[in-house]
Amino acid sequence: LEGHLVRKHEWENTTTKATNRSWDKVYCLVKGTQMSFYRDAKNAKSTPDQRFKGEPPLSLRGAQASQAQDYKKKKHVFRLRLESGGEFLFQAHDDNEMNTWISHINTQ
Ligand code: I3P
Repeated sequence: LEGHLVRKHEWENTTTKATNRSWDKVYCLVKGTQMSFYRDAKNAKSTPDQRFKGEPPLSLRGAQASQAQDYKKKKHVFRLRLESGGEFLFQAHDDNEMNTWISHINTQ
């Protein structure tokens, strides 16, 4: 699964808040148990090793995605909890797209 999402890094791990908590528009690509981020679709296709801000891919092993019911500032937002304790918020275009991401991530 791949597509544009707007991302906010909330937690580095269970105890440390992310230093950069601003929202970034990213192109997301889930391949197997890895989730990678790119500037755009073209980038993801042509240079898959050159990720957004040089970030390594996230491992979706033991990760869980669910709608961020407690986050009221934006709509269609889901939360990704990593096994490491890291947490991200992602805003999709609509609820349908959000649910597609949630179920896809949760079945990896
Ligand atoms: C962050 C930015 C985010 C905001 C976050 C700020 O500042 O305004 O939009 O999250 O709030 O730290 P900056 O762009 O200067 O990094 P929300 O949109 O969720 O409010 P936070 O520190 O409460 O996470």
